[in-house]
Amino acid sequence: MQLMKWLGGAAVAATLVFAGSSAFAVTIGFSQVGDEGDWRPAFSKDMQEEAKKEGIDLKFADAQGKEEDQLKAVRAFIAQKVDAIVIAPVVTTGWGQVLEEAKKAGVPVFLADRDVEGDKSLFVTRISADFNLEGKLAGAWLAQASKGNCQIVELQGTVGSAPAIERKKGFEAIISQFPDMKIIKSQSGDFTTEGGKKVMEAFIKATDNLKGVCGVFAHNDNMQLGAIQAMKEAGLKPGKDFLMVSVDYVPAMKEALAAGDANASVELRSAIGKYIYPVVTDWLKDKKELPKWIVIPSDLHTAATPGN
Ligand code: GYE
Repeated sequence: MQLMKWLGGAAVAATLVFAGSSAFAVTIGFSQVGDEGDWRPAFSKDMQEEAKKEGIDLKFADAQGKEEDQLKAVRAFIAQKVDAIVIAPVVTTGWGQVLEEAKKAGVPVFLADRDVEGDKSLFVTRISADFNLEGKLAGAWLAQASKGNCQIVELQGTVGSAPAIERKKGFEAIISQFPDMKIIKSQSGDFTTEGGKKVMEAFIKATDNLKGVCGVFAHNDNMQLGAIQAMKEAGLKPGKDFLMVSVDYVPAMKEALAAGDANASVELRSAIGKYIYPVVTDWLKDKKELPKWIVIPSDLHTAATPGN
């Protein structure tokens, strides 16, 4: 418990207090990843609704999981001379050139949710949760629930995406401190329910019905929900005979927790337009330098601690 409290405290301490109003006429281009799970469409919907509320003219581009489409969308936003561009980048690499183009054209770029690699002077700031901390919270919960003794199978998110990279790193940072905790299988399910189901089916085959496995860590809830289906179809009892921990805390996962099919999920807030837009519009007004990362807090829920 102590460790979880400490980690939760760290998240709260790193959180910025958001103030200011975004009520002035701006056009923002938003390049979104796609709609791979339940969290992403909730985030898109929130960005659209919040823009309406704030009188922001939002140009929304869905990249359907393809970086090429994002690059095209960003170039189109530059050509349209929008006031600012918000990008939720599919993967961390491949952004240097287009960000240079935006800079040259004088169009400021803000990152939302996922991160990019490279020169941080090419964007104003990034507004997102701390994916590494999410991995740590999941690892700490599993360490506690298994008393530090657990063979784990891991369902990774999209290869090369910031949340897949950082959730894995954070999770491993914690479990590496417990000699009897080990990841024995790890594969990407691309953040989708179908992907999670397929990967779990393969794990079940490869390990003689998850023999010796004690826990499943999925980088998001949708993959975990797919894994739960696969386990049930194989006659296994997720949530009872296997400790199930994931990230996002989407409504379907809340139901799975209540039903006892899953055990814990780290909440990733999807209603984050109210954090993102004021940062963008305030910066457009005063151009004051911002920290390169504005952190949105994360916390872990179980059936016993559903929160609000
Ligand atoms: O956890 C997952 C999604 O980028 C942090 O992307 C986000 C992740 C989220 O589709 O469900």
